[in-house]
Amino acid sequence: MRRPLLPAALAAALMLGALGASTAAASASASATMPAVTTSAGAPAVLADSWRGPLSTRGRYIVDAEGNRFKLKSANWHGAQGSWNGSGDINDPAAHHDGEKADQMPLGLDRAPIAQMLDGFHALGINSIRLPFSNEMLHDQRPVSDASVAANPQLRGKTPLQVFDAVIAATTAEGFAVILNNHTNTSRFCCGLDGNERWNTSQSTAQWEEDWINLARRYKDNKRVVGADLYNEVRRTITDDANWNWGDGHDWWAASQHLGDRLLTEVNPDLLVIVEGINWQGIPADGLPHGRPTLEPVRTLSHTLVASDKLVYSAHFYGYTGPNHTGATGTGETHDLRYQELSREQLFATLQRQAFYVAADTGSHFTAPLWISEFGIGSDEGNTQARTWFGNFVDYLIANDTDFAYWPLVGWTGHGSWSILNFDATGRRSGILDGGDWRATDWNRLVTAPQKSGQVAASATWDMLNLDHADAVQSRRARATGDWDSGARKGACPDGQRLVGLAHADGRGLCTDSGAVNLAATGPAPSVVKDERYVQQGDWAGGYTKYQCGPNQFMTGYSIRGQAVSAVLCAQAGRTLGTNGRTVWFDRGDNRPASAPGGEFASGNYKGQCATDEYAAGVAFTGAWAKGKRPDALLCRKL
Ligand SMILES: *[C@@H]1O[C@H](CO)[C@@H](O)[C@H](O)[C@H]1NC(C)=O
Ligand SMILES: *[C@@H]1O[C@H](CO)[C@@H](O)[C@H](O)[C@H]1NC(C)=O
Ligand SMILES: *[C@@H]1O[C@H](CO)[C@@H](O)[C@H](O)[C@H]1NC(C)=O
Ligand SMILES: *[C@@H]1O[C@H](CO)[C@@H](O)[C@H](O)[C@H]1NC(C)=O
Ligand SMILES: *[C@@H]1O[C@H](CO)[C@@H](O)[C@H](O)[C@H]1NC(C)=O
Ligand SMILES: CC(=O)N[C@H]1CO[C@H](CO)[C@@H](O)[C@@H]1O
Repeated sequence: MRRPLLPAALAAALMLGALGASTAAASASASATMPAVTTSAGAPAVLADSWRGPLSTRGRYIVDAEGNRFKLKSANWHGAQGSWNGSGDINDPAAHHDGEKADQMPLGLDRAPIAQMLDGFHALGINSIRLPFSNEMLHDQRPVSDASVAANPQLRGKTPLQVFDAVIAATTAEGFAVILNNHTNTSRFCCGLDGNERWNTSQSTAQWEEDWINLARRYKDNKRVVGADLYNEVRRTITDDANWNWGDGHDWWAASQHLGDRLLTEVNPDLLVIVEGINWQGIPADGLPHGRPTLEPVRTLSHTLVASDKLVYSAHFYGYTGPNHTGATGTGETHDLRYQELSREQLFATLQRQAFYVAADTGSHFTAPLWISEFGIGSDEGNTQARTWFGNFVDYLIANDTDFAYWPLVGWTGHGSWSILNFDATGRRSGILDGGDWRATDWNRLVTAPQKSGQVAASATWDMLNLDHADAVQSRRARATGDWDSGARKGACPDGQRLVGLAHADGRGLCTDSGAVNLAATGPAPSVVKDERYVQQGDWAGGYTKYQCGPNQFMTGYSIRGQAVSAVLCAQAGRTLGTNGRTVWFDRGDNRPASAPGGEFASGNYKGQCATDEYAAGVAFTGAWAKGKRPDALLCRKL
């Protein structure tokens, strides 16, 4: 989605009562039509033989089926999400973004055979494609016009979705990984107040979920369709912000968490679930709060999917936007800095704070791979600050060995100047590597940069449980037992992890496999304990009620009613567990290991946490006056 951004249009709408589009900066670049791309930017000889799907995650890295690093070096092949600008004649290329009419298909099929385009992708050195689509495209039953697939006659008579199928089949057969991205509902070029601001802007959340379920099912057997990028640039509508955990219908944290779990449990356990932060909140006017939360909220509330090794976070960065700047020029512009106006040091600090920290810290609940799934700049960019920004941004991607996806991959020669591979009307290819493009040096540096490769060692996983507004039963095995404490709010760690931390109020929890992977890989379903029957080896919290797991069992979950402890969920370990324990009180303050491994999981509440070589065997509470049966202490025992 680059240009025009929603907030620009929003500002215009709010302040001028019109949907003023922040028109794209000059876009008519005559990128030199050079001979076909010849440079090979380090692509493996045969990409298809170099990796096997599905993909999953280990700490901050994405790995393939063999556990080898698979860095997403991607670009966005746009078009299927729609290119029409929303007014004017839809059949007139001039009414399409950058004058490039895509006919709801990945751009360029009218100009070059798919195979030739894939050759170009190889030459660029990428290994994966982000493939935006619109909901409208999925449902459009009209065959595409012959002219729109002129260079690919095998696609004649197909619907846009059938073309999408064919493109995915060809692209993955060639070895590229494909990530599906729900970009828009209507087939209109994003963004702005285009009816596509939020996942349920004019359709129900249930419909959004159903469409994803169907799409994920459609490509289920193709293990190179590796990920579902759930929604593009969640942003404000005229009247409402999306939020992170308010528990309402605009709660992006909850919606993405819910759909991610459904995709993994109901359709395809192999998919990576890709979640972008919130792209814009607030009214862009000086004096009113507004900004780009990006992934900042993840620091205190991350996602915990039923499979911890499937979550990837993503964020978008463009130089002309800013942490509090919409990207607009003129109408709707505020006096905030753009990314390209920050010094190199300020830029790096901002990037770290807004997104990159998730992949920098390996011992936190928020630790996940980060995929910068959009960034880009024009070959005709004349602004020195903007060019400097691009070089700095590429430096940062390289320094952090970050997964990326350039926007956009394909263009028409002589139209949009941002694309890196262009085709003219006769199918002649030209691109960033063909000489005369100032971006080539940075691009080459990026795709050939030294990177971690080969086997990625498994690292400890940390996950948090959030019971603020709903259950968080993230264990498949616990889910299979049905409603194990009817009427209570329930939390359970993903299978393979154990509970190690609990908040004094509001029910947040912390899970890990640190020090003991797959402690309960096999064995009976977890059991529910709601009494003191297993408190047999000493009174570890005199005067308090103690719910404790049985011998060689560990806490994997809990339930609460209001703030009161209701039950503990206990899993049978696959081995003998230690019985030496200590009582960790947290009724009057935090009580955690010094380095607080796992990160902040219950901001604003007291927390108790066992050490990384311990497990929680029980929880103590009291109904005494003003204590309200809240969790007050954990029994932590050596593993
Ligand atoms: C869309 O393109 C048409 C034709 O070039 C133009 O008249 C119209 O102003 C454009 N609309 C927007 C919103 O950019
Ligand atoms: C989303 O698309 C459907 C049909 O594909 C349409 O009925 C609905 O109005 C669209 N929503 C918006 C916001 O345009
Ligand atoms: C994509 O998002 C739109 C909301 O704009 C939603 O209506 C549609 O159902 C989604 N499609 C899929 C496949 O998720
Ligand atoms: C999206 O969610 C909000 C908040 O619950 C709700 O008001 C709105 O009606 C929903 N949109 C649709 C189309 O259902
Ligand atoms: C800038 O945006 C950030 C992130 O959304 C926000 O926390 C901060 O308050 C904003 N600053 C201003 C001045 O609005
Ligand atoms: C995690 C990580 O490697 N972070 C680095 C990202 O790049 C900046 C700039 O070089 C470094 O300062 C960070 O340490």
